[in-house]
Amino acid sequence: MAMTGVLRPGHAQLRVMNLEEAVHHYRDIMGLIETGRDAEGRVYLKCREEVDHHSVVLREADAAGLDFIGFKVLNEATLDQLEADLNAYGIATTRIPSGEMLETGERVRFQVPSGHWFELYAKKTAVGNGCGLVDPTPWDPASIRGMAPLRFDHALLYGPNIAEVTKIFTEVLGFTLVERVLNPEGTANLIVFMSCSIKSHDIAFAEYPEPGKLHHCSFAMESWDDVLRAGDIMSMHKVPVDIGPTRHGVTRGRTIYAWDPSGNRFETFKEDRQSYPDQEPLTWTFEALGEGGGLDYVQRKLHDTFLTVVT
Ligand code: M3P
Ligand code: FE
Repeated sequence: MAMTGVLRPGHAQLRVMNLEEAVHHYRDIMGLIETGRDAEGRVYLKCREEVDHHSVVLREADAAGLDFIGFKVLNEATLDQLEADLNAYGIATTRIPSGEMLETGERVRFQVPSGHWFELYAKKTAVGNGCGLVDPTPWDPASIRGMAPLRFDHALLYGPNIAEVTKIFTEVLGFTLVERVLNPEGTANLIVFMSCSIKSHDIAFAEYPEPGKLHHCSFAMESWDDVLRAGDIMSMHKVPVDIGPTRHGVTRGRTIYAWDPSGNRFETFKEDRQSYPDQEPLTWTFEALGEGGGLDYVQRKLHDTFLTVVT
C-alpha cells in the first residue's frame, strides 16, 4: 500500500498536574526515553522503536488532559496540500513556527468540531532507535526499560459532533473508517475507529457531550507477553488499572487500560487486526459493546468507567 498523505500519529502533548511525578511514570515505569526539555519546561519522550525525536510531550498544568495530537505527513508538499484541503473544506488553520516544539518543523494546527486540536507536520529530527541503519540489530538492549512499548500507537478521544469529525478525517485527511459502534438507538455512530495506514486504528472518537476530552493514549507492545509483563509492572508500582489484561472485541486488540498519576488513561496494547482501505467497515451494535464483548471480549461486560471517565 502506498502511504503518501498522513503517515501516523507522531506526537501527543499531555497535560499533567505534577511534572516530575509524570516523568517518573512515563520514563521510569513505562520506560519511554527522555529526549529533551524546552524553555517552557515541557518534557519530551519517545518509545524505543520510534525513530523521530519524540512522541509524548508532557506539560505541567492545573488539569489533566490532551493539548493536541500531531500527525506526521509525508513531506512539505503534502503539508501544503492538506492545509489547502482543510481550508477549502472550511476549517481554519494556523502555522506554528518551526522550533516551537523541539526538533520539529512547521506545524499546521486546526480544531475539529469535537473540540480537539490537531496538527500536521512534515519534519522532525530522526534520532534513531539505537539499532543503526546499516546491518541493524533487531533491538537495542540499552532501550529496554520498564514496560518498554514500541511506539505511540493511537488515541481515543471523546467529544461532540463525531459524525462531522469522521467526515473531516475520511474526506479531507484520507483516513478509512475501519470499525464503528452504533449508539443505543442504532441511528448514528457512538464510536468510530479510523486508520491512515493498515493499523486497525490511528485515531478513534466517541460521541460525548463535553468537548476536547481524552479517553486514552495507546502504546504498542511487541507481544501479548509484553502486555502481561506491563501488567506486572503496573502492579509492582501500584499504577491504578482500569480494565484488563483482556482482549477488545472491537479491533481485536489485546489490552490493559490504566491511569497515569494525573488520571490520564493510557493503554498497553498488542494489535491483532489490520485492515486495508478497500475493506468494508465492521459494525458493532451498542448491546454488543458490552454483552457481545466489544469492549472486553473475555468478560463480556461494559465496564462503567469506559463511557464516563475521561480527562
Ligand atoms: C481500543 C483499542 C471498544 C474498544 C476499544 C478499543 C470501544 O481502545 O485500542 O482497540 O470497545
Ligand atoms: Fe485503544
